[in-house]
Amino acid sequence: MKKLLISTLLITTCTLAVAQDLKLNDLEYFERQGVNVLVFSNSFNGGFNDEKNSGIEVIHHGVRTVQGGAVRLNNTPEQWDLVPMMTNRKVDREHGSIEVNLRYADYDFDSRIVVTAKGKAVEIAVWLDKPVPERLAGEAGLNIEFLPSQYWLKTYQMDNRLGRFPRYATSQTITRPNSEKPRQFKGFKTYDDRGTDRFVDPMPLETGHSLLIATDAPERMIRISSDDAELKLYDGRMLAQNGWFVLRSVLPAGKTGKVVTWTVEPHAIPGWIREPNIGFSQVGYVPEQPKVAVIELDKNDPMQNGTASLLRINPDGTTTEAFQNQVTSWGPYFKYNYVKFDFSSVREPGIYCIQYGKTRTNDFLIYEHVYDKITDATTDVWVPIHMNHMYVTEGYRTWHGEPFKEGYLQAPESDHFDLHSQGKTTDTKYKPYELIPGLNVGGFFDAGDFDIETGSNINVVQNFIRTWELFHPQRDETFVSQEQRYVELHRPDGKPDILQFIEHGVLNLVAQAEQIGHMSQTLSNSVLDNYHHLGDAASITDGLHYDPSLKPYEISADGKRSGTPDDMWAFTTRNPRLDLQAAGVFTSAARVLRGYNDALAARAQKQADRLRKEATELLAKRPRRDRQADADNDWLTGTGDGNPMLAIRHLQTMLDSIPMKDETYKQKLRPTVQKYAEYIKNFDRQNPYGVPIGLGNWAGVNAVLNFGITVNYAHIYYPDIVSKDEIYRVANWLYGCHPYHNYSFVAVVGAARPKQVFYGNNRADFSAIPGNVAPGLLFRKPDHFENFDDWPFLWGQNEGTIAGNTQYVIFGSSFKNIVASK
Ligand SMILES: [Ca+2]
Ligand SMILES: [Ca+2]
Ligand SMILES: [Ca+2]
Repeated sequence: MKKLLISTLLITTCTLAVAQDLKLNDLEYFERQGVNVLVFSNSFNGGFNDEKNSGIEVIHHGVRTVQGGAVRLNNTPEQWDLVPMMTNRKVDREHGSIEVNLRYADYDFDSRIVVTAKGKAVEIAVWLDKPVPERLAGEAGLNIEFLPSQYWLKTYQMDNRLGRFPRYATSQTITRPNSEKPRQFKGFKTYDDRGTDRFVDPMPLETGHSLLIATDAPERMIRISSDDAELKLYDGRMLAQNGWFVLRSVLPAGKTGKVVTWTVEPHAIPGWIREPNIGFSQVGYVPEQPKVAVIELDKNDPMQNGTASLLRINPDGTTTEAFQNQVTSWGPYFKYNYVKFDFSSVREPGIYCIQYGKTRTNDFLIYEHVYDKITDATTDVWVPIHMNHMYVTEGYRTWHGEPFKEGYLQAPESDHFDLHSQGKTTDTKYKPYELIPGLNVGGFFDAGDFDIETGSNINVVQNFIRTWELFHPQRDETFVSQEQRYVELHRPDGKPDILQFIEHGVLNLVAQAEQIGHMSQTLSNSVLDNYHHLGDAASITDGLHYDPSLKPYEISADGKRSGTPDDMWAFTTRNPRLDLQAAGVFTSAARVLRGYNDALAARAQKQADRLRKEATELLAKRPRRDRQADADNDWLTGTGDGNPMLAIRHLQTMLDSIPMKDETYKQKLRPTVQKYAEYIKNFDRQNPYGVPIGLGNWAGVNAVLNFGITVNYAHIYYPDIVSKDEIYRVANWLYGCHPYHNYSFVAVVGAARPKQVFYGNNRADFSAIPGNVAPGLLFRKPDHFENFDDWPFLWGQNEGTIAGNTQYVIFGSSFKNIVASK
């Protein structure tokens, strides 16, 4: 990312910018060249509490380095600490200010924050109509947070004292009685206090009234001062690896009116213009394919209509210009302008790079075989590492031991921190907390967490079955022994890996059906303090059965039970739709596994028949409106009303069934595929990249992959309607032709510049598990796309999921197959 930050082209014609003040713009944020100050353009309303994406935020020379500006109840808030609800937001154009009302319903505590532009700075003031509730006195404060990876090792000055932001969290902490800790989300606890009844509270790195940070890095420099409150600087990583540096002022007790006032001045580099981001495929291009780079330009960049060059790197290391052309303008898309450089005419294999103005990209290949290995890292490394209930090793390294040896307990009635719940009844023969035998087998970790999401695991098996049935990949790079519960990467065992992955997924799903009687929602953590686990999956629980008759942390004399309530739970509220989905996948799995593992195939078939019958009966008893989703399915079987938009939505399912149907079915589908071809072209007008770009709180890679898979299949079955040129859209996007930066979203895939960090279970190591696919470009309102590559902890942009990554396997397998076919 650094490449994009350091650009400091001083343009003499931009002298006006030097004197620029912060102005409230039409998009309701404060702006001057190089600085955007957002005030609750994004509020704390995501699914997972404090997502480090909200409140007062600063986008500083193109990077969102400051967020979390709000009244908070902790020195260094964690993800599950309470967040304020924004009850009102008022923009006052006349006075250049934005006011938000914040409420903590748990404490009946209301406050107002008013942010006003004052020259090159903003004033942030907290107003109270009623004093801070007694329970929160000394705890409630005005906080703002700084991105560690952009500030560590940079200097700061508090009053007259100098310091440097630490590279790693090593400051001091104290412990305090739990009774003093503000309530966490739904009453959960993020920490295991080991029986001390005390929580850890970080001490400040510095305290004073005036803080100047990063004078050694003009693009990060900020000055913050307060006359009426003491500023305290903390390191949030002391409590949680995903914490940020926090600056805070505690709100005074017993006071009303304007209680805390800060002046915040982010430095702007005079005349700053963001370096062009030249988007292209880091994996490279095959000679015959369309080759169009999309160049993202600062609106103040004078190079809006230049000439780009394709440079060829010669065998002697020199470069020559292979092609040159005027770029074509696409126009504005959110905050930047876009131009395109089409070098499709260059077909000669070789090593190339692109130059536009002073910006030159890293090199890439034009070569017939560039896409041959795009799925290998995912199938050989990422997927086997996510196999649950196995010991997984690679070379000298053990990725994890065998997790959850004590099995899974029946969940009691409960809410949950990962969006699940267990209803009043268990819908099983088990009593709450009773061991459900046989569930600790097979299955895949959900994502950066370690639970078995049943729906996602069904998707995984479906994805592998689709890949197997269409392409029969024989690749064997993984040793899998269910008997030894042992997996070794890069050790062939004579069995196709995909079949072993299908078997591993089915083993858990069938065990659920057999032991529980129907499908669970999830097999997940029972306590929050081991849900956020980072490290060896085998150490999440102690491997001993929980025995409430023992004292906490006590182990029974026979060494088999413990008093630590860390066992995982099975959430068993029955959902007949999920059962139907499972029945579907069991039927296909039985088909695939017959001849490979006949016993498992028979078990899958038996459960398929039983679940389908029971679920159908259960659904028939439900009220009419509850059955709406089934109407969609009717369309597929030709009994519905034939809504064409619905047909496009279901096109993939219909394409998937072509091999099982006759020619009439294929002919009947043609008009829908024709509509789909128009829909594909439509994306060229919607955005410069020609793929569906999601604006949700979780970036859109799943939608992009779905789109890519459907385009690929549509081309396979209807090459006269969907041409081969269309299949490259999603590959371009994934491998580097996208906003913000031009790195490949697939870990280690992309010859010269894949992303470096992903949100996986290894995120605290600032690394990536090979083959992981990032959600990608996260949209922050009102106009900012981002994908951090130095900070792995934002799941919405960097977390790979088991369903998404196996979707990538289908995309990549079908894509490779089409590219290779002549
Ligand atoms: Ca999960
Ligand atoms: Ca194998
Ligand atoms: Ca245990």
